[in-house]
Amino acid sequence: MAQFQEVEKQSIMHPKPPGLTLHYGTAGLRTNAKHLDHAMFRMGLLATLRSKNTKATIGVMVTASHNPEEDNGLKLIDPMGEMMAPAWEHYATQLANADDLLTVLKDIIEKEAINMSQEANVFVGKDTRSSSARLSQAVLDGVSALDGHSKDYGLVTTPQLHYMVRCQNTKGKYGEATLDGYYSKLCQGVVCYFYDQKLLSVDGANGIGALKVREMESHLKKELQISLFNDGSQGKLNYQCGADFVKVQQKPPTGFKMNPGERYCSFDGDADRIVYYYTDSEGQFHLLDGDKIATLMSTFLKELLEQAGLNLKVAVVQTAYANGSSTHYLENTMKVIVRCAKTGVKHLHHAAQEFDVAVYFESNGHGTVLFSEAAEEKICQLAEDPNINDEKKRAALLLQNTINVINQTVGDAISDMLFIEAILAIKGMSVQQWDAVYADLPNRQLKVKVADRRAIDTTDAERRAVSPPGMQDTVDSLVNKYKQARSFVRPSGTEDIVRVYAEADTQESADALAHEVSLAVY
Ligand code: NG1
Ligand code: ZN
Repeated sequence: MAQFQEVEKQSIMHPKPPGLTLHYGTAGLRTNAKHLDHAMFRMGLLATLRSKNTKATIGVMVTASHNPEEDNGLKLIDPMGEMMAPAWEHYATQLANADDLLTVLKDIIEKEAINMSQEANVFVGKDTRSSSARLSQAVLDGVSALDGHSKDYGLVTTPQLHYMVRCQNTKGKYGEATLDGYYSKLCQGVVCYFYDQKLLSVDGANGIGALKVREMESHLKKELQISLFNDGSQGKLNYQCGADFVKVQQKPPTGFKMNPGERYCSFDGDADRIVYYYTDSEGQFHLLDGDKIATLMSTFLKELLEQAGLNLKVAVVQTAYANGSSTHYLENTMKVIVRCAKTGVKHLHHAAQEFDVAVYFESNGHGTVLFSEAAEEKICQLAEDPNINDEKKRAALLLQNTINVINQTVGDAISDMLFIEAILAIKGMSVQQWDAVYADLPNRQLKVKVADRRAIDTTDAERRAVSPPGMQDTVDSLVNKYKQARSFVRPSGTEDIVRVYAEADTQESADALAHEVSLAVY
């Protein structure tokens, strides 16, 4: 077939380096940018096949998120704007590593019974890395080699590309598949609440998020004052700044002076994560991570649903890394349903789809809110009902605005930031009051290098180890020595290490428990 000849011809320009093995995992493909050209071309081919297979537009985002500037990577986006289906992740790995490209390609076509005369459409976006332009061109080459149509969105955040894909496949029902459409949808719902909002400082991680916040400012009509730092004009992407740095180091971006009491937030390198923070009058640093964000959002939504008299259940989906205090507060004080999912956003997203309204967040600040179709319908119907009282009307309209500001496809730093700012404005709440809702349990995370991390197998959303034999018993007996303690061990999906998590009533206990557990990992 002429298509395969074209693939063969083009693939010579995108040769696979010998001996390199890549893995399409929780974070898509990710490694040093030098080694990725062939993989990008091949993922262009795969996206085209996926588009033919689903008869819908597929997205390809070129980014390595919070990794250093030298790295790059890619994530594929399925028709509703969600991460690519797990069955296809396996194809992605196979294709990226194939020595005989055509055989693997034909194998996928046969297994999935793909009609090669079906039209294909692929949306492509990229972050601000210096390698992103050339790598996204390789993706575009892959799409055209299989006769697919592509649209290059150029520089966009990861969640913006997810949004575009969903808009395109729902024929405008979700919004308009343009950047203007994105900003209008997000801002229209919340801008009216920002009348007395104090300055918010945003750390753009020297990445794409900074560019896009700037682009959005005209839509905010000066109602929300944003001071942008680490905007890419001087510093290096993700270097000593950004959401991952702030969360892991538990301190502000290096070289940045904070004013006590003011509120700050940090994006990661592709703007799908956000964390908030402030310092108190004693100069003590306070982090408001994904758990605090999920608590703020779910509390707000639950209160509104009650005021609106809507019988819709609110759930929060967390991972094992969620601070025990947040889980306790949500279950016992807020009385919302709490679920624990495996690490990795796709698992949280999937678990969240089972509820009317579900807030999902990883502690590191990646998360969003999902509304079921039925829930959206009920909310919209109520908002338009002329026979309801003012309190119900207000609640229904606020819920409707929330649906607009939320990017339901994936965690989105810009959308989350606007929603958080709206909640704080509507409730007249300061960042300190938000922080005081519950106190985090002291905790510690450690990385342990082992011979074979896959020897550790877990169950119960990664909270218990089933192998190697005896390890969980040891962890249990160590946990029993401390008060309010919890600990678990799991192999990382993104690094060649085992992660140990421990929390307890004091920092000393949490540190000691994490240390003891790490010694028990073998
Ligand atoms: P691993 O390496 O599997 O722990 C890390 C993060 C996840 C998620 C993925 C993808 C922690 C403890 N783990 O996964 O939350 O963000 O990377 O980037 O933060
Ligand atoms: Zn990211």
